[in-house]
Amino acid sequence: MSSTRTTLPLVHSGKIRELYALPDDQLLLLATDNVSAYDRVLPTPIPGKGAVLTQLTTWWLSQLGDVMPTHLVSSDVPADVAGRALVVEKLDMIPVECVVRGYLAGSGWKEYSESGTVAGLALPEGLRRGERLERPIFTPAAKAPQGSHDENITFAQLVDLVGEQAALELRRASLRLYVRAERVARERGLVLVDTKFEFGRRADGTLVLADEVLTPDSSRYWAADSYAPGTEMPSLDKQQLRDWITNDSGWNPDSGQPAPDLPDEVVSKLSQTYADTYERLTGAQVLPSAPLEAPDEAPAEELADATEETQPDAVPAPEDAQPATEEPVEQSTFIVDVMLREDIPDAQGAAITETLKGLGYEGLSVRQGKRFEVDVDGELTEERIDQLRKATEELLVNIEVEDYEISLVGNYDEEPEHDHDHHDHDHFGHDHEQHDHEHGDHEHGDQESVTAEDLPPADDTASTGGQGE
Ligand code: Q0Z
Repeated sequence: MSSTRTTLPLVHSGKIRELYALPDDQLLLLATDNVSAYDRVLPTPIPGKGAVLTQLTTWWLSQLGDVMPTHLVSSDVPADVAGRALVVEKLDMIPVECVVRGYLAGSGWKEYSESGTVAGLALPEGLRRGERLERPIFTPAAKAPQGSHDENITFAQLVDLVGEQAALELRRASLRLYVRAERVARERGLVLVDTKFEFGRRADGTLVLADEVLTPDSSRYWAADSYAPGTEMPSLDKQQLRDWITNDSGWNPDSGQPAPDLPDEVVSKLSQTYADTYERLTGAQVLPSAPLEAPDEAPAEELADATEETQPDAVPAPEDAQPATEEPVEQSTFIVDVMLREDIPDAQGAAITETLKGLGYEGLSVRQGKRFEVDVDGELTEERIDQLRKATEELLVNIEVEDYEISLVGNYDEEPEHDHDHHDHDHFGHDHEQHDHEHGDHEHGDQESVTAEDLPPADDTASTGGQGE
């Protein structure tokens, strides 16, 4: 076990993490190398795990800092915890797990296969295990006392717990963060299946993203290249562990017997999997960390002059920001289609349908939509395209447009080898499934389709979205 620093006051000790008090309303958030499986901590630590998870949190926070404020203050920590701890703002935590699921896995799949719902939300019929959901869903859970499982709660129960304004704020923040992170992960060959966010507030009320973020302990990741809906896909990190426990260990987790020591090869495979996940996402190597069983004579003052060799705040992403075109163009025009969602009544489209019928055109049904042409100034770099994608994500989470589907369809200036003759077939020939699941050429950012969140119709948000006016 890892009882660690004795020099700072311990505020919280979780199964595999520790939280220490620092001066000035700050906290030290530390990740041990311990791993849990079947709801218990295994006796064998995984070298490097705490460092990987800490540095992954830092990296994700750097990716998400433009979505909302985060609690990260610095990675400049005492030498004895270097690489495996973060200095964070002390917040007033909201005692709710904000779970977002983009794919049907784990308990979500189990419930769906039994009842067609996930956390009580009805989903379309016929989805397979592991399938990507058309839109991610927010399935909050109430924190249970240590040892017991968190319990899913409905949105209405969340409202009862935190109030309606806060509940809406939490859902919106969680979905925005997930949409961004899922795309980033997918571009780097990982599927972000689901994740759990935690939030807190500053004294002034600002909502802040807190705790560990998008680590394998708080999220389920699959390797995109072995993504196979319809089959059982254990999360990247837990796969080997579970395989060994069920096939080779001779240990029955239900037996009441203590978990056995892990063999060296399982330990080193796991270490490697954590490091691989980090390198895949960030394109960088994990920085070395201080070993856990450290001397206990470290003075508290060390924090003031912590070493320079700690984690930089942001790790450069791999080969980003390279120009997408050989011949830079000064301005490009992108086409963004906004269509009413299929489940939203479309009075104007229906009226046109009727009119056409009256004119003798049978078998045509019209739905209204709008096309935007977005001029992107300057050279068409990956960064610019990324900005456009983020802008469409903004539209996606803008409550004003949540009844609509937004598709980044194409670019008038695209190179000839991109075969979509952008203007027509995508708009008038598309069916929804294709639009939502077939993400086209990401390198050029076209043909990207993002959709608004799955909101229950009763909402405070006065959706302007053409509810049949
Ligand atoms: C996080 C946890 C544990 C590690 C409280 N920024 C913050 N402000 C206030 N509180 C927290 C945070 Cl992150 C906070 N936790 C979870 C428990 C070890 C983290 F035992 N609890």
